[in-house]
Amino acid sequence: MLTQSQIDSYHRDGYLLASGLIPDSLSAAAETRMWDLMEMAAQDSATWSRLPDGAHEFSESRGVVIFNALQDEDLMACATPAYLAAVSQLIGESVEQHPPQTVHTQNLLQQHTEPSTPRPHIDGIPKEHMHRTFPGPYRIATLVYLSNIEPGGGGTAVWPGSHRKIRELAESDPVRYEYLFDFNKDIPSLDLGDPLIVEPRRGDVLFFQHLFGHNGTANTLRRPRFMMRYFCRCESCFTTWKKTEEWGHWTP
Ligand SMILES: O=C(O)CCC(=O)C(=O)O
Ligand SMILES: [Fe+2]
Repeated sequence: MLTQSQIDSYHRDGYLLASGLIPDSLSAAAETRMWDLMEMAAQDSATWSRLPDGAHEFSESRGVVIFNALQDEDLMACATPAYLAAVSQLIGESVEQHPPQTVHTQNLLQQHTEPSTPRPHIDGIPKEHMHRTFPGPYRIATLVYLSNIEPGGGGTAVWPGSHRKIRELAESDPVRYEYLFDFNKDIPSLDLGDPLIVEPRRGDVLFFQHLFGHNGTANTLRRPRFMMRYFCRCESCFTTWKKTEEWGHWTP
């Protein structure tokens, strides 16, 4: 599904933004479903700033609307055979027998903030999890976008090659950096170079590795940004990165 040069760039840069794994008809249907869940009308911008009653969580500081464990067919259909094949190629192990089971959203509402320089984080921060830096909470993370993202509309900041420098720092002091919670505090002090802000199209997928520096950016536009990650509740995923009472991140 992916070319050798895409696979090589994932290993070299720590991330890969891929198009074409989710056919347009499927991502369009998923976007439509997301508008419904958000209790918004795509054609009526007056509905776009309201926090949906059905949202499971809302983070005011990031403007992020979270739904957990959605099982809607139109959303799950985005975990296509091509998507699963791509994940398998990137981790070098078949995941077809272990597909994701539900969806977790990170939809961004408009924020009235001044543009600011993004700062990198690595995943696995929340203190309650106390994730160990090694092996970490996952091998690969995938973000599936259901919006066409314009500049200023909540693209994702990525630091190409950051996984190597971050790993070097972690390995330089395994005791001090045993836990991601402590380690994350020192990440911004590293010189990781300038970030790229990726502005995916609907149906694009961003893959990145454990210890890859990235972050969300504020959505300063009216149109909400839709993005989802996957959940699973098998024994292995649930113990690797528990997110709710019943669900963990899909961590193939
Ligand atoms: O919202 C984004 O663009 C990135 C969110 C993020 O950091 C994550 O899902 O790990
Ligand atoms: Fe993250």
